[in-house]
Amino acid sequence: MLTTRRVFLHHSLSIASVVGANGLLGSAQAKEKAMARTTGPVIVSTWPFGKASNDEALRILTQGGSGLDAVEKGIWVTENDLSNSSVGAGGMPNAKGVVQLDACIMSGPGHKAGSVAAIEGIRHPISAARRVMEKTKHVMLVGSGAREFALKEGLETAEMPTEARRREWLQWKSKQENADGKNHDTIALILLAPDGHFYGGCSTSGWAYKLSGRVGDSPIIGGGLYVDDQVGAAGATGLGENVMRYCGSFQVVSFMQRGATPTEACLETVKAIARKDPKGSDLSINFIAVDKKGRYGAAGSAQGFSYSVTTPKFSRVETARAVTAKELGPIGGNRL
Ligand code: SD4
Repeated sequence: MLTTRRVFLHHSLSIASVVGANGLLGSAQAKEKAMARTTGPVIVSTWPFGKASNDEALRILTQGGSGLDAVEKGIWVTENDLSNSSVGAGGMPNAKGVVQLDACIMSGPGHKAGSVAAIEGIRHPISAARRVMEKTKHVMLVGSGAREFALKEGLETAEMPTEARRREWLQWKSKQENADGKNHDTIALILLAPDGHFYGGCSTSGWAYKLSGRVGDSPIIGGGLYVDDQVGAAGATGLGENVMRYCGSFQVVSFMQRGATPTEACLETVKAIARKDPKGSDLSINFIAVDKKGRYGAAGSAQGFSYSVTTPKFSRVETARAVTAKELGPIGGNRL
């Protein structure tokens, strides 16, 4: 566990080494970059279902594909899985019975980003996000504008909700239930490519039976995803309202920049949020991270978060660390 003091000390140290690297210690910086180059690829994604996406991403990288292709086509695997009720066309609809999808993508080189929110009827929102990044001057398109753009780009449409989801929604509606935040299982996929660069993407149908037009953290740069090519990448899953108010993924990368390992950075971010939020530790938030040394990690606000990690040597699901009450200390500092 990294204490605040240690984070601070690491921060000072990393500032010192950056200053050095830009000046006398240029070769040290080059050595670290070379190390990253030989460590990759490392692919990390949220939840056990992310493993199939990771495997596809690794396949693409192994065949010499780009980091962005690996992210996009990797996420396609999950978006194509109609049994997945929280991503893509199989996702759960909003309160009006309409599936509105959120996605974003980031490229470390050039610090580029693209995003779509509340997009309807497009099979691969991650591809729409990539097109926004590559074909427009903008970062984010929403709603009908995002759909029009995707259609103009020739992206595939899909019928949604599926029949099964429509039946569930009708049942939910007849019971006048509340949208209580269940079903939040986004895919966030981040990777360190063999060339030492970072890429990431995120795709979700969001909070089941949410209000029409609700957008979560997943398409928000710095919320559900953040990539800094000098430092690493992070992604989030869980209750977006509790991530986006705190720039969660940005915080994770920021902790890594100050010297924390990926696991420490995820833990520190959950702790920082819980200490401030009126909800205390009852947040339903989880983070994954990878750094330039190829180290990876994850943490959640409660037990039960697992994530997928894939390298050329292995592909497996790991259990994330949950922040303990003891580690948290005083929580909910921003009570009303
Ligand atoms: C959202 N964060 O829309 C997304 C949902 C999610 O794991 O992550 N699910 O709030």
